[in-house]
Amino acid sequence: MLELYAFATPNSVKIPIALEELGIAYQLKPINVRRGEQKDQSFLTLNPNGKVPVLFDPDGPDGKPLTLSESAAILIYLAEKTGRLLPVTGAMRARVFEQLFFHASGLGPAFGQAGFFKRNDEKLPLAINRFETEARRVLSVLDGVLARSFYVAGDELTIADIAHFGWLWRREFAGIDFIEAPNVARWYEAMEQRPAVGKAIARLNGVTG
Ligand SMILES: N[C@@H](CCC(=O)N[C@@H](CS)C(=O)NCC(=O)O)C(=O)O
Repeated sequence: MLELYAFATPNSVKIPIALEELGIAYQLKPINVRRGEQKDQSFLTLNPNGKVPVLFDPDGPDGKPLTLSESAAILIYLAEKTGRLLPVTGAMRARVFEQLFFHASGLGPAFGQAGFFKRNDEKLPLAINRFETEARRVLSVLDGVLARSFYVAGDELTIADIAHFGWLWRREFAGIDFIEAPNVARWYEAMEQRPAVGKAIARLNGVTG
């Protein structure tokens, strides 16, 4: 069975959502990032970068075990393993990668830094303003994307929606709301109502909350 090392965090939640959507059985292995378990030597052998999530597939490519970090890479791996949630060719596949990279290099880091500087004991106005402005800006970019299509890469759910859901689920950490992003709000509600999303969040909160 697949093993998922995770905590109730924005990047972790993407993977149980994908696994539930794909109907793949998995065992959750909680890594408590509040206690710093992601920096334990035993975990660093799985991911030298010391961050969750990490997926272990005992039956990986060529029948060999595979340990994989980076949530976007794990999402692509699962989509390619099952042939679902990622079109094999065409413009929509290109859009999925566009959104995955936009999430990993744009929205995710902006939300993460906005939350970090907002909550830091030392208040640095320049940093707080810089990252909150950037988080709101990328959210408005996503809102424009969702004004044109129901899901972020087109008319169907893909791994790009699951990627974006992670940080939008934890938007309060970044001090962000959907008041000026009505299309994101509509999409988020639709995502939240998917049985797989509810099940994944409940499972993750159940072991790590
Ligand atoms: N680019 C990585 C980021 C992973 C990441 O930042 N994970 C956070 C939780 S959401 C973490 O483990 N933080 C603890 C730390 O950085 O020490 C991914 O997408 O998987």
